[in-house]
Amino acid sequence: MPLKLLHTADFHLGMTFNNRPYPKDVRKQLVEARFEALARAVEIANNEKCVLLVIAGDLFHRANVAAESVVRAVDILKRFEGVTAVLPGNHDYFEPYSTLWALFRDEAFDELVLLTERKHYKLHDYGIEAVLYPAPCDSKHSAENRLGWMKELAGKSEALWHIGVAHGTVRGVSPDFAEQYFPMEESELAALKMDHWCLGHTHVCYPDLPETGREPFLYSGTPEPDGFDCRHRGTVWITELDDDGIQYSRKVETGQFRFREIEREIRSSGDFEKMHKELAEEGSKTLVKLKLCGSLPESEYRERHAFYDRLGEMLLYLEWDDSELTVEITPEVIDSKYPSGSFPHKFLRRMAEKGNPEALQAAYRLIEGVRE
Ligand SMILES: [Mn+2]
Repeated sequence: MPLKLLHTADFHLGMTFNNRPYPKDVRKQLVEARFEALARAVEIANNEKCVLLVIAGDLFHRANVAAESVVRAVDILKRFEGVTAVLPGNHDYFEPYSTLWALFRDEAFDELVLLTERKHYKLHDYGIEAVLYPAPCDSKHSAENRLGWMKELAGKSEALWHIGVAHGTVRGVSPDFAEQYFPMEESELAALKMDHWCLGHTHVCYPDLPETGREPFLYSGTPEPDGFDCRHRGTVWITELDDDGIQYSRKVETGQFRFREIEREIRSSGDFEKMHKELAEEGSKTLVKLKLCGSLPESEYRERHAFYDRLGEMLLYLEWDDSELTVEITPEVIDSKYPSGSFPHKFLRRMAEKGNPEALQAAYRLIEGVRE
């Protein structure tokens, strides 16, 4: 019988979303969404009849997360009908005096395996012919990964499947310019000859494919988007490992919320309407960061806030930057804005006569920029 598992990571339970001016109710929804994502992962794992749920680090956002969040997470995990293995990540790192992990252990139940030690964990007692090899984080940052103990192993114990579970970056796949997130090399992972690697840390799924066969390693990404740098819909992997070494992984979308950064050039109020229609399909669980450029006739420009209001009502959250959006400059606008004979007046009128609207618009932006 193949081994079927759900691979996930980076729930960041307890994230507070204080990094942006979200209204209180929006913030509350985003905080709750992360617990709901955990519940959904468990539900998917049950529906898919997975026997193993692997959480490859950063289940919690902080090592000192509220006790209430730990209890709540454990209660959700109890609903899983198989075995859950949880690895400490760099946000919820393990150290011997950690209250998070002590509390976690107090709350734990038989089918919950906490991968806090640098040793192998046999799952045979649970009826699963697999061994897990974890690389638990013991600090927020480290220039060294925690794969070392695996390299020193004389041999692997008897099992059908050897599965590595690690949290950190892989060179060339997840950015880590300062090399501070337990960096790993693909060749290092390969040399350890695991049947499968479940990784966590980067919030983007890797490889970026709907399904895949044998891979040197997989990142599940975060199951629930958490900010504007997160362009996907939240994912987990369902992986099947066959007795004959055949592997198959399928990506499942799990996120409720969607963050979108949109840059758009506006030439008429029709462009606003088009955008409104487009985003109407997204609905009330979308958060949008809008950056506008271009120009509008003065009357439409003055009405632009009504558009933002209408858009904001439709979406969960909207912030906009229209500093690059200007009034369409015409001879009438020049006459009304600048005293006749002044430098801007003379200069812009001359530009207008040349019949190059883009140059005129650029000159106007420049002058207005200077005036600010
Ligand atoms: Mn992390």
